Amino acid sequence: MYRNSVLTLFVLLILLTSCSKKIAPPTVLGIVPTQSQIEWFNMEYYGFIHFGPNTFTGNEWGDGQENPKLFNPTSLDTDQWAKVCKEAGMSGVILTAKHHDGFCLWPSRQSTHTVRESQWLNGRGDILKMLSESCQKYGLKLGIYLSPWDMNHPDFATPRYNDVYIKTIEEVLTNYGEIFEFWYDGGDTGRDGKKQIYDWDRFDATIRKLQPKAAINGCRDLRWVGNEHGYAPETCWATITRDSVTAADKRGDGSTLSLLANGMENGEQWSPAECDVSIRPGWFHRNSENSKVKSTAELFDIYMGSVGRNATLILNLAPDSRGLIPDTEIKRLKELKAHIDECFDKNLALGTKITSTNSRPDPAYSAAKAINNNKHTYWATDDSVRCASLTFEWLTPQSINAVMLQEYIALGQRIRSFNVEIFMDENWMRIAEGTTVGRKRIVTFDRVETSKIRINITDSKEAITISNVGIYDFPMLMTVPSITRSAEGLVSIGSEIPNAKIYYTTNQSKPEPERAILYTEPFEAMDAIVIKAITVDPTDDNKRSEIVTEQFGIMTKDWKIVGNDSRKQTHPAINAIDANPTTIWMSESENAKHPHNLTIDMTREHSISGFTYLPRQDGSKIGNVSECSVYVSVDNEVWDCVAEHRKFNNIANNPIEQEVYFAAPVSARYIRFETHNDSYSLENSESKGVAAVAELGVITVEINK
Ligand code: FUL
Repeated sequence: MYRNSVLTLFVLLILLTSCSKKIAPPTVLGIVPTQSQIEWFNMEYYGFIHFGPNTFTGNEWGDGQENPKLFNPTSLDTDQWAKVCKEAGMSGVILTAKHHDGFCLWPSRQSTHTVRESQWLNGRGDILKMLSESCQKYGLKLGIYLSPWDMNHPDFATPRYNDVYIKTIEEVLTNYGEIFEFWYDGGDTGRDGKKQIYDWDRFDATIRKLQPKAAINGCRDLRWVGNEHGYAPETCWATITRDSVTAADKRGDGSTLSLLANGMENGEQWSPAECDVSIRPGWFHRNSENSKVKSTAELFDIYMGSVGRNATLILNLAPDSRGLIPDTEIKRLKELKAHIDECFDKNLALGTKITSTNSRPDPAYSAAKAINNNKHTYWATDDSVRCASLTFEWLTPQSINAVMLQEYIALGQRIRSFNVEIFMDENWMRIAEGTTVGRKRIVTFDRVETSKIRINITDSKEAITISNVGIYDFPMLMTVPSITRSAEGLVSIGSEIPNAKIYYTTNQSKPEPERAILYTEPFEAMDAIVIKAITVDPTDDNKRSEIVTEQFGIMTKDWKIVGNDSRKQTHPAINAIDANPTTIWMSESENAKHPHNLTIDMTREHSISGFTYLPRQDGSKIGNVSECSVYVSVDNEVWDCVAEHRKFNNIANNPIEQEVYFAAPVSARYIRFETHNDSYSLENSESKGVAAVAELGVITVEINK
C-alpha cells in the first residue's frame, strides 16, 4: 500500500515536471522585424491624399513656378477626409505635405511657396495641422509625404538644400503629433541639368531622432512595390538588401523593379512591400478623369493583390478643387468596406477539428493555436520540419472559396511554398497553391463543397510558424463588364459572372435595363464610340453592378505610316497603330537622340480634339516618352503644331495611357508625333534618346461628365 502510494507520487512528479517543461520557440536564423515594424505592418490598409497646386492646374507634376494664388479650395474640410478614410476601414492617412513642385501645405519657414502665400483663408491656413487634428478626432494615424525633389526652392541642387530639407523635416515631425510613416518619394535629382546630391543618412537620422516609431519608406522600414497599380507579386518577401537595389539601379538593366516587387528571400533588411495606387488614373484630381474612378470590384481585386500578398495597401484619394473627396469615391470606398467585412465576417476554420502532421511537443505550439483568434500565439513545427500539413474537418459539408494564412512574422518570414487540398471521393484534390505567405496571404478558388480541407506547407526556410488560418465563403461581387474591341472593329462585352445579363448604351445615357440594349453578341464599331455597360444578376434584376465606361477612338486599321525617322528592325513603326498594345515601335538605340518622329495618314479627314499615347506595357521603361509635340495637317505639306512640348510627368512610375487635349478641335488627315525626351533618360543616361510607342490614337468624342 505504502509502496504503491510512493510510486504514484513519483509518477505524478515526473508527469508534472514534464508538463511544466517549456519547449523553446523555433530558432531564428534570418531577419526579424522590430516591434514598431510589426505595428506598421499591421496597419494593413491606409489612405493617401494628393492635394496641392496640381489640383487647380490639372497637372500630375507642377514645376514650382505656379502662382500660389491659384491654390484656393472653396470648402476644404479635413474632417471629411478623415471621416471618409475611417469609414472606409483605413487605419491611417498620409498627406502630400510637399509634392515635387515644392508647395508646402503648411506655412513652412523654409519656403516662400506655401499655403501662407495663397488666397486660401487669407494665407492663415495650415492643412497639416487641420488634418492632424481630424486624425485625432477620427482615430486615424497620420503619415507625411515630403518630396525631397523640390522644383521651387532656390537652394535646390546646392549642398545648402540638404540643410533646408532637414529643417523642413524638423518642422513637420515636431509640430503635428505622432507620425506613423515618412514617405520620401523616390526623389528625382533634378531637371535641366540641376543635380542634388541628397544627404540621405542625415535625413534618416533626423527622422529617427524626432519620430523613432515612424516607418520610413525607400527600402528602410518598408519598400515601394515597384509599380503604381497597387499589386504585389505572388512571391513577395518582406526582406531585401538595400545595397542590391542601389546596385541594380546603377546597372540600369531593368532589374530594379522586380527586385522591389519580389523582395529577396535572404535579404539583409526587414522592409516589406507597400502597394501604392490611386483610386483614379492620376494622383491628383482632374475632372477629365471623373468617369475613371476605379470600380468596387477593381478595388477589391487590388486589396487582395496587396494585403492578401504580404504587403500593405496605400490607396490614394484626390480631393477636388473644393477641397473635398468627391461622392463617387466615397460610395466606392463604402462598398469596398462592406464587401471586405462580408467576406471575412465568418471564419469557417473556427470550431473545426484541427490536426497537424507535426507540432513542437508543447501545447503552446499546437495546431489549435492557428485558429484561436490570438495573433500572439501560433502553431509551430519542430526545428527540423520544413514541410507539414494542417487538416480541418467539419461535421457537415461547407461551401468555401478562399483561404487565408498568416505566418507568425515576429520570428521572420519562412514559408516558400504551400498548397490547399480538399477531400473528395476518397481522394485529396488540389484546389489552390502559392509560394510565399508572410504576414497575410489570401488565395481564392472556385466555390467547392467539402467537409475536409488540408493546407500543406511544402517548403519553408526554417521551422513553420502559422499564427492564423481563415477559411471563407466570399459572397459574389457584381463586377462590372469588360469591354474590348478587336483589331477588326468588333466590340465584345463579357462578364466573369456566369449567365449574367449585360446591358449597354452607345449614346452616353445610363445603361438601365429598362432602356438600354441587352448584349447578345459582338457588334461592329469602326468609328469612335463611348460604351456604358452594367452587369445584372441572372436571377435578380435589382442586383446590378456599377456602370463601366469605355471609350474607343477611330479604328486605326486603315491608317498608314508615311514618315518615321528611325526604327529598330524588330519594332517597326506600324506597331504604333496596330491596335495591339503588346507590340511597340521603337527607335534605333545606337546613336539615338531625340527628337524622333512618326507621321500617320488617317486616310480621311477627321475633326479631332486631342490624341492619346500608350507607353509600352511590358514593364520596361526604356523609350517611354516624357515630352512630345504633336502636329496636324490636311495635305501632308502644311503643318500646324497643336501640342507643343507637352510633358507626361509621372510616366516612368505610372505608364498609363496619356491624353492630350488641344486648345480647340482641329480638322486633319495627317498627324505627326514628335518626341523630345524619354522617362528612362532621367535615371540612366546611357539609354537616353530612345523612343517607344505601344499605341497612338486620336480623340474625337468627349465623355459626358
Ligand atoms: C511618385 C510621384 O512622382 C507621383 O507624383 C506620386 O506622388 C507618387 C505617389 O509617387 O513617385
